[in-house]
Amino acid sequence: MTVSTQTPLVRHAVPTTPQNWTVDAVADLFDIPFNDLLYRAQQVHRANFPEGEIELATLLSIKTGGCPEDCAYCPQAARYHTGIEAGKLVPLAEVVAAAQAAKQNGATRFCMGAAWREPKGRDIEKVQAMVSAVKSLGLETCATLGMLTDEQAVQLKESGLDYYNHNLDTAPEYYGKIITTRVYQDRLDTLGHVRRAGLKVCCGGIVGMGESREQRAGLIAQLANLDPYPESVPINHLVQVAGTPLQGTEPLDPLEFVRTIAVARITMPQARVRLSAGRRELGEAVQTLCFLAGANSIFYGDKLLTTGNPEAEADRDLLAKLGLKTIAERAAANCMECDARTGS
Ligand code: SAM
Ligand code: DTB
Ligand code: SF4
Repeated sequence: MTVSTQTPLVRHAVPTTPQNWTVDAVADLFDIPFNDLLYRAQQVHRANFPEGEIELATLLSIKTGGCPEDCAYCPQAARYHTGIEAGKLVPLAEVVAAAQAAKQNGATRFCMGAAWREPKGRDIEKVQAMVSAVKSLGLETCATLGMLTDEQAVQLKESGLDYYNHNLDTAPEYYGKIITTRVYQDRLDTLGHVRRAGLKVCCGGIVGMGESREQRAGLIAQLANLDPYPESVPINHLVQVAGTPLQGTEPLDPLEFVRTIAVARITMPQARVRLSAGRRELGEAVQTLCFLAGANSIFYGDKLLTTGNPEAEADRDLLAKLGLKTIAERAAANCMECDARTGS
């Protein structure tokens, strides 16, 4: 089979020139009339992703619950009574089986998440084995394990890790309202270690935590001004979980979530903007607006880490209804076109 020489479908390069978005400039984008904002976001999206393919990333919780941190949104924090039992690191064979199933179902990226503040040395060795095994299946690998040292980031890179997910979660000035067991600079430090190790960065946040529009703009400005900005930007809609301090927060207007996606697309034109947690609650119509606003990645599979996600079949139906192709489908179609051209 001849390999397609067309533009690569899985984009990795983001511009190396630092951006300098002020919070005011980002807030001005949020203020644009809705249709104009979506039009502008769609123009940026088409210019950067002409094939419009959607990435399917499957999540697996490799170590659930019992986390010592106090993130007010998180069902896995040991101190909140959310009914999540603390588990052990899952065996390698289980991770491999889940990754195989994800690939079979059409995912191209596999993300392993652990409810740790930071991994210990022996944890890293076990995760390295998982990363190598998942990578050898031909999947892109991602892990989210909490804070990393420089050395741990290098170890993960050496085992075949492609992306490290570490979210800034909210604006610097709102962070202390959500988490007190670490500071914003801790997050930025880990992101620096991840970059220096040559890993690609997956970094985003959560909206709907009671923050103001200006604070949403503040989060996006922080992300867009990372040098370079992240290759992947997960935008999570808060999943309110009983027992967490954020349960009962005034729900965000769904159109404000769509605006956040549009602003992320405009400020980080070449990033994969992932429509992340909270899709079940958003429903098909709002998700469709998010795709129009430039989202081009979803978490795919019936479960996120501990909470629900739309059924994989429902997602396939929605994408088919919208005529949106996944990365795997696009790659297969391009291969066939290429074969037809070369007669192989
Ligand atoms: N412990 C590691 C950390 O905090 O970086 C990795 C796992 S943690 C669960 C990964 C991310 O999940 C968080 O940064 C947050 O953005 C997201 N998350 C957790 N609970 C959520 C919720 N209830 N709703 C939306 N996103 C959530
Ligand atoms: C991200 O930004 N969102 C994912 C992933 N990175 C690890 C996690 C969402 C978790 C939602 C709550 C749960 O299922 O526990
Ligand atoms: Fe722990 Fe991560 Fe949950 Fe915070 S978000 S409580 S660090 S698992």
